[in-house]
Amino acid sequence: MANVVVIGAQWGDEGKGKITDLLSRSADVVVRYQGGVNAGHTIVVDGKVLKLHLIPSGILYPDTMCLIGSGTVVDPKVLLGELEMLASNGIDASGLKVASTAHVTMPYHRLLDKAIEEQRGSGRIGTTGRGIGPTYSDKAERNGIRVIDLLDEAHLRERLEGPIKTKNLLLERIHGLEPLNAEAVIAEYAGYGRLLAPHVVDCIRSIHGAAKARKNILFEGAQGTLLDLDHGTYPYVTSSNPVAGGACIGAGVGPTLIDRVIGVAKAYTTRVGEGPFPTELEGSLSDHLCDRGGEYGTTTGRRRRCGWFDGVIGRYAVEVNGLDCLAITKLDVLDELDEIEVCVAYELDGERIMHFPSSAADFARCRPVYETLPGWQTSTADCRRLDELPATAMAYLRFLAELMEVPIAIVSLGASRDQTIVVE
Ligand code: 2SA
Ligand code: MG
Repeated sequence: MANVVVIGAQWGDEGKGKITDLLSRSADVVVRYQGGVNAGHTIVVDGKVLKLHLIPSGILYPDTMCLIGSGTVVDPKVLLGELEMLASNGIDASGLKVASTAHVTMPYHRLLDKAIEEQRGSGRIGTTGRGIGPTYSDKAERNGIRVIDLLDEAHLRERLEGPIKTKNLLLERIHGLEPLNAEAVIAEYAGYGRLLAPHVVDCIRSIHGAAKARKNILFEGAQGTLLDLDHGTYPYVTSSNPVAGGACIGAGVGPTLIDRVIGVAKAYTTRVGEGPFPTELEGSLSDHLCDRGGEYGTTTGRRRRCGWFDGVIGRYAVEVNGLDCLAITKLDVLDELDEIEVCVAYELDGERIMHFPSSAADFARCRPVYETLPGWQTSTADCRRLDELPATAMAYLRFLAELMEVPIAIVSLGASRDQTIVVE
C-alpha cells in the first residue's frame, strides 16, 4: 500500500475514521499529524460503537503501530480516558506512541477557548470548545507546554510559572473567571506525565525508523480541507493544517516519502460550526439528510448543517491536497431521494465562476449552480460490488468523479466495515 495520506475533502466528518480503519489493515504505522480532541472518529466494530478523539483508529489492529505526531495537540486527560475506554473493551493500546514534541492542551486553553467564543458574540466561529485554538496560539507564541515537559515535575513548574500567571490575569481581568491554582495544575499534569511516560517517543526517530524499514505508513488527517487554517474558509476554520501537506509538517517527513493521497468526501456535504456553506439546505430535506446520516458531532453532539454535494470545493480539495483518488461515503443516505442536486459552479454577483474564491466575503455571496440528477430510491446498504449498485447510483458516482477529475477508489454505504465497495 506504500505511504498514504487520508484527508477530509470537505468540512470534516466525511467518514475518515471508517476509511482509515479500512486502510489500516494494510498499514504498519498510522500517524495522526494535526488537530487534537476536537476530532471525533466513530468506528463500529462487531456492532460496538467506539468513539476516538485522539488515538488513531489503527489501534484496533494489534500489529499496527499508532503514533500521535508532533503536529497534534494533546489533551492528556482525554487521551488517558481513551486508553481506559479501549482497555475496558479488551483492546490493547499499550503500544500507542505519543510524540514528545506535541503540544499539550492545558486547562486554561479550554477555559479561554470558551470565553473567547462568548466574547465573539455573533462573530463566533462555533469552535468545539476543546481548547484547540489557544493551544496552537501558545505554540506559535512559544509559550506552549509540550508532552516532554510533563515528564519532569520540577521542569514543568519552571515552564508553567510564567504562562500560568499571564493566563490567570486573562481569565480574571478580561473574562471575569476564577483563576487557576498553579500548584494544583502542576500536580495534576505531572501526574498525567507519569501515566503517559511509557508512551512518549521521539516522533522523528519513530517514523523514520519505520520508513527505513520500508513499513507502510498511513497519515490520518482530522477535520477537513475547508477547515484548514491556511486554505480553508478563514476565519471559520480550525487552528491546524488538515490538508495533505500538513502530514509532512506534523509528522516530520518530506513530501518525497508520500506515495498517495486519498480524499474522503461524503456523497452530500455537512458542516458543523459557523461560516458560509453555499449548498446548505433547510427544512425537510436537511432534516432527512441529518436523520438518515446521523449527522451529529462525535465530540460535541451538535447537529451538523446539511447540504448538497459541492463540486467547486471538491475540485479545490483535489488541487490543495494533490488528491490521487476519492473515497465517497454515506452514499446510502441518498437512497430515498427522487432527485439529487450537485453544485457544479457558483454564481457570484451575476457571474458564473468555477473556482473557490479566496475572499471570505466573496465566498459568502456565492450561490450554487446545480445540476439535477435522478435518485435511485432503492436501498444500496447491501451492495458489495459496483455492478450491484442501481444504474442511477453509478451514474451519480460517475458524475462526481468527472466533476472532480479524479477516480473513485472506495464507496461506503453504511457505518460497518463490510458496507464498503473497493473499486478494483
Ligand atoms: P476548533 O474547536 O477550534 O477546532 O473549531 C474550529 C472550527 O472547526 C470545526 N471543527 C470540526 N468540524 C467538524 N468535525 C469536527 N470534529 C467533531 C466531529 C466535531 C463535533 O467529528 O464531529 O463533535 O462537534 C471538528 N472539529 C473542529 C468547528 O466546528 C469550527 O467550525
Ligand atoms: Mg468527525
